[in-house]
Amino acid sequence: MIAETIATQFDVPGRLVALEPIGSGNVNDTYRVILRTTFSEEQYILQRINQTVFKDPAAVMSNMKAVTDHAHCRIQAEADEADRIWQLPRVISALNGDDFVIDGQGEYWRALSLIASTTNYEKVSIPEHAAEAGLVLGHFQRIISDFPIDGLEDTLPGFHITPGYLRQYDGIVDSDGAQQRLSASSEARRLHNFVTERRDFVDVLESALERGDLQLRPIHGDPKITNVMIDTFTGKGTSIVDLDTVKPGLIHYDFGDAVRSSCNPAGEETTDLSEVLLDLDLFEALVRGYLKEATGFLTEADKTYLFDSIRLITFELGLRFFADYLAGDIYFKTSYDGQNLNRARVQFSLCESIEARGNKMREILERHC
Ligand code: GN1
Ligand code: MG
Repeated sequence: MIAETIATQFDVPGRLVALEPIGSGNVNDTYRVILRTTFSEEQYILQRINQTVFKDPAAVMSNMKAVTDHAHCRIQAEADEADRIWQLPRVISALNGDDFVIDGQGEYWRALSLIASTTNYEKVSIPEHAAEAGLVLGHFQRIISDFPIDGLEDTLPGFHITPGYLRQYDGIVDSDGAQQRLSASSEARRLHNFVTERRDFVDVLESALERGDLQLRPIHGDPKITNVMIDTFTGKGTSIVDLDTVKPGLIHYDFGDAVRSSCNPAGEETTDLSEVLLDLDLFEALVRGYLKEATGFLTEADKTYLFDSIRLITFELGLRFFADYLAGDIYFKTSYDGQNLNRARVQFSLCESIEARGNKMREILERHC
């Protein structure tokens, strides 16, 4: 297996004893690698970067290196005052000194330090967990908030620009494959109508950016709950992982993404839509956790768009899943037919729940902001 020959090409001592696929990422392939020496065991994370998604893996790695170096310095500087040990993965060099290894097929592989003795979850059921998810995101955004965005490359052009996803969707819908899928499924036609009814809303954040109400800042890009590592012993959040999408963006994309993934107790993959909802207790806990870290860098204008960001990013992810279903599953990995359609149904149901609970969510935001 190719991963095994790659696994020994990084600067980690020991002989390879195990390599196992881990995680549930929709894009990259991830493995845990275990090596042993006479007196120690070393573990690290090995990943193959998906080049269908990330066209310039070297740029992904240089962003990751720059941002983690910056964040590690901040974590160290604040360590004495912190209520916990904060962690963030470190890029492990290849034996030749590069930040990645390229295999014979041109695939890019990277090694990252493992955040040990932590657990990550597919969904949230208790407010304490949602609060930690909010806090971990706020902490990460805060410690990178002074990193200059000019030093970051755009590793995924168009990422989280909802009007752009809608334009792509319109192009896909006209294709023969999409027309066949739409005529074969009344559920797909229902989702198409769902999109049509919300077209006017898709530029809410981008127009605020154009008007100058909001500014670009360094963001995580993918703070979904599976990327939040919880200390197995203390129950506290200790790290955010999956730093591929760190790039200039709106912090609202992150906030919206954290809420949509942490406040729906059914998770992203449920097939029972009746379980999907925006849980207000989880939401309030997440907001409180987030604001503990974020209050210092949020402007009044930032606060105005927090609710819209939740509705928008939930809608956007549903649109991305649905477009991928109609395009024949070319972006998100699937393990069964129709999985991307189902994922879209879940996000659109969640979007409806957010719309129905909008007043209560706004009240919660106003009470805490
Ligand atoms: C993808 O691969 P993963 O699971 O980290 C996607 C995110 C989505 C997420 C939904 C680069 O992330 O934007 O929110 O799936 N990442 C990319 O589960 O498109
Ligand atoms: Mg990701």
